[in-house]
Amino acid sequence: MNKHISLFGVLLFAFILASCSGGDDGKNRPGNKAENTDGLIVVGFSQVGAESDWRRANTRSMRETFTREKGYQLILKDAQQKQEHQVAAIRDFIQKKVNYIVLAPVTEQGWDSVLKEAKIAGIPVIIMDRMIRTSDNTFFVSWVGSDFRKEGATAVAWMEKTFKNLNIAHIQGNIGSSAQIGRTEGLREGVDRNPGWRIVVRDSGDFTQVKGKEIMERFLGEYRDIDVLYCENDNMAFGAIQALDEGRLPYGASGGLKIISFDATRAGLEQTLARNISYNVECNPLHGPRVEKIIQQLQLGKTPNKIAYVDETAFSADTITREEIDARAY
Ligand code: GZL
Repeated sequence: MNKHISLFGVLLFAFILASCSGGDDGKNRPGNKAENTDGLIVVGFSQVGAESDWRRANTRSMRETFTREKGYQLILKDAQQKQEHQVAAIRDFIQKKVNYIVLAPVTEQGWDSVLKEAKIAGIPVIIMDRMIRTSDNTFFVSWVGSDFRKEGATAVAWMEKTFKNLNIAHIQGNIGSSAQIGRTEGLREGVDRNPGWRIVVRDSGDFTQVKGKEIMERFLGEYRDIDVLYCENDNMAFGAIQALDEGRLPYGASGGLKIISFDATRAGLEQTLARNISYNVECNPLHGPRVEKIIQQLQLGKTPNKIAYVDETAFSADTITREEIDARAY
């Protein structure tokens, strides 16, 4: 009898020990479902693409944050600005049983079915940068990004201080993206408020420099009496500047067509310091640390804020300084 009790006691003790281990080395973190990851937190990141300086700074921020040294495995997939590539990436992350999915959505619509699959798989989804419209907001745990309508309103407030009557050329970003929707909304509110303002030409440059140049060349062929170019990101503004240079047309804060841009990337601020861009509204891309904070909260079983806007500013050609540019992180 004693022999059986002692063997049972040993087995019971071993079972209790094993069930209490809980990964005291942090290796077996809660919810770590991914396989062959050496105990790392696996983050699947579906990125829009590499279309702009802003986007590249955003990707850099994620890569610099989610390093192996800090206990992460980052799986980054570039969608080349195609939603179907992002949907496929999310499905791949689900197959891989990643711990978290981070989505920088190219457009607002069309995410319900794939995010429902992620929810069924029990994988938390964090939305970064642009927003999504969904029938069920439990499909994502948290969103961090910019208030794009406010960015547009900031640009319009500067325009209202500077101009009474205006012919405006408008180069939009990806149609259907929050950045385009919000910045366009900000301009529309300004036009509604100012009877002397007219949008004389408008088209989308997809946030790229090449397309921005093409659009501006077409605008200049159609309409020469443009006072302001309202350009929804720096890279399209760079393309527009190329078209103006080739057309030998005057532009800049000191005379000629005024250019208003968004992102305030380093290259965009250099153009603002050079007075080629008159006003540049910041759109902060450094979301890596913000997304990490959300994941750390989830790891601890805490509930992050559902919506988190980042603080942003703007720069005028008349006041920007070299020191300001040199002090910036991107
Ligand atoms: C804004 C971001 C936009 C940038 C563009 O948060 O989504 O996409 O303004 C980028 O430069 O392509």
